[in-house]
Amino acid sequence: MLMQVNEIAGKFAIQGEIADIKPLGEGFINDTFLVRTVGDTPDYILQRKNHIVFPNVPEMMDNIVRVTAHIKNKVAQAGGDPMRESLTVVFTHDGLPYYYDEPNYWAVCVFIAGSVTIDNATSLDLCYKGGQGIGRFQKMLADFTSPLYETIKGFHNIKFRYEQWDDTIRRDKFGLVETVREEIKWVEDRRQQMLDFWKLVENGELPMRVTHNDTKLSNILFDKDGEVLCAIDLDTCMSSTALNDVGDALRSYTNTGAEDDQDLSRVSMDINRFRSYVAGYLSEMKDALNDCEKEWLAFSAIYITFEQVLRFLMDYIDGSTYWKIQYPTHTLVRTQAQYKLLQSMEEQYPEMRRIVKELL
Ligand code: GN1
Ligand code: MG
Repeated sequence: MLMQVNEIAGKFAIQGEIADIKPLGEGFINDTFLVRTVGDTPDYILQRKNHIVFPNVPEMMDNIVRVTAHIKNKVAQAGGDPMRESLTVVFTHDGLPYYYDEPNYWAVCVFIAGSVTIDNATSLDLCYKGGQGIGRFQKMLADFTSPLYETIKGFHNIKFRYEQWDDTIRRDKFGLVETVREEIKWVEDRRQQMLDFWKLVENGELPMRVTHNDTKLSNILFDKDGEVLCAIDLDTCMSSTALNDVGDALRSYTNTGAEDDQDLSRVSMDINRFRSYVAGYLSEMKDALNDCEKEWLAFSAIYITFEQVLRFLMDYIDGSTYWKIQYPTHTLVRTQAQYKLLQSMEEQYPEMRRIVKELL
């Protein structure tokens, strides 16, 4: 593998001489490597993009190039450092933002020196800063008007997800439906509620904006002092509602357990983290949101956590091909842990609404 990744990295216009290449993090979808160079030249992130999840990597990379160029301009205008407060895509020697080595697509970006990612929210301050980070991200993209490709069809569209869901249940490829009757009921019980909410998107009351769509904590880059540098993993950056970013972040920041916790007693929503995240987000976005967005802000956490329950369970029934697994029932465990979190949010929903009102 090392020979191979070395060769691939060499296709990109990176500065300096490669010292070593090592796998980085535990991405569930792409494979990520840190490419270290000798001496003072930057280090790089090399990724093998999952072309099953992302059917059109060239389009996805085109989105990322355009979005990061826009963000860099904004950062520069505000007197910031575009090399630290934005991802920087590195092109190949042929001038493309990806390298195609059949059947894989590879992409490279600059590793921001001294940056760290965090898997679990360890403080309320971190939640606040994470919220501010995504608020700023959305704000910088508010005037990005050229259309972006839809990199994953119907990504946060629950109506589309229910269509996929119905196909999965009908197909029952591996005969697993019978074994997860209780879990299936969780998804069925909420069908009407979720589809009713989706009508607000269909009729335009909840506007489309350019959003990140994968805002879990580990997709925000912090510096050593805990300050937000930028949002990373821009693979799903496209047109969506502002609420999807908030909901997905709350799903991850507020969870007192792990996304795949086998001990459900550890999983719940921490209301203080909820408050801090929302406060950070609203410190940037309060004036930009319309009344409908404000009204449904608290619900966004329930919406995306529910969607994640559906997506995990659907993948489990389909044979666990989407998220990497460490053991056969891993994605079922993920489903159950997300459901526990969802229940905790549903119980605390009145309080979540109260807090949002208070912060607005
Ligand atoms: C995936 O790419 P990554 O690991 O940040 C997924 C998200 C899920 C998340 C659950 C493109 O995120 O939607 O919420 O796993 N990304 C894609 O951990 O499907
Ligand atoms: Mg991703």
